[in-house]
Amino acid sequence: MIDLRSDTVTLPTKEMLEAILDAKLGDDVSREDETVLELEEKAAKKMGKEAALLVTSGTQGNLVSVMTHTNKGDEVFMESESHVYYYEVGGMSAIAGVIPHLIPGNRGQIPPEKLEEAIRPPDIHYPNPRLVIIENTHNRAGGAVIPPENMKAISDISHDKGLSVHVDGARIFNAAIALNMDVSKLVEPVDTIMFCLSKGLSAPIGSLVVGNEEFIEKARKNRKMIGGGMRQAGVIAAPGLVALEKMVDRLKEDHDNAKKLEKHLREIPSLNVWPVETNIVLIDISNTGYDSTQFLLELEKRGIKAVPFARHLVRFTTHRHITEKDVDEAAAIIKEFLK
Ligand code: TLP
Repeated sequence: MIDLRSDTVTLPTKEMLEAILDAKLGDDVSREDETVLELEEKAAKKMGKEAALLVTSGTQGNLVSVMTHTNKGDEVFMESESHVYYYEVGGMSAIAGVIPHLIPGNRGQIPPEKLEEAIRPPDIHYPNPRLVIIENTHNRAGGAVIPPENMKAISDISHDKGLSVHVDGARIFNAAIALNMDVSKLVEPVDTIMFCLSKGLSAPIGSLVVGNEEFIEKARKNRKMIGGGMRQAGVIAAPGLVALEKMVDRLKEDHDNAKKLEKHLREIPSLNVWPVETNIVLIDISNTGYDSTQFLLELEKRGIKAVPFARHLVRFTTHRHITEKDVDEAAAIIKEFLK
């Protein structure tokens, strides 16, 4: 099987598993797990912020961040197809009690003038506007990179109006690599970031929330409230440290393979291939006569796994277990199937 469903399928490396055996452990709820403390410190430093908090998943990291930035009934702005709205089980409303305000974007970018328009002046009738969420890279926009200019413009407007800015940076390192830019520079204008260790970086579990000391202290309590206080969490942090130190630079290979897949698929006339910027390739299959479910069933019969993104939209994601040869082979199979 050529498994192009997600970079979440990546397995831990041998070095990560070995790191677990040697990790210094303790009770992290009491801040006694040295490995967790080390990971949190390194994560904060890497992002150029004061502090960090290890959480179980990207979904938990975004939820804890929203809970920490907001009060119940607050209004939170985000791009219409953002993961936090689309795929996080409505947690921000069900648990944090906020109301999402969706702004249609251009390849995942919130147009600054649209945000300016959307944030209304105080009025007895309106919810309190409190937070803006940027997603970088933007998953449903096809792994699109949100450039530093947009991050800055959105942050400036938000801060001017008294709102905070959170980045769903599940794949922030993919963005930094694609931009050939230091990640701390990219996130400089924003207040908080969630990033994942368990996607392209190949760690088995874990994400981090990064921000200033005061925010992280409050977030730690919110994480506890939703059951995310962990004990010997060094078993998660140890492979996480390897992910952070050793797995970032290799993301470029995933991007190169995705670009190669894009090039091959563009040769198939019935496919409409979205521009590829990182490790995600979206194809519009409207002209093939199949819908995504049928198309993916046919692909699976032929040894390829991918995921549906809409009725006629399919996503392929490259990652550490996908080689250049796999990409050539997958494209040849799809070409043959659609002939
Ligand atoms: N995304 C997963 C699925 O949920 C769709 C994937 O395969 O891409 N933010 C972004 C931008 C994400 O893409 C994801 C995961 C998350 C947050 C949530 O992370 P987890 O899965 O760790 O809760």
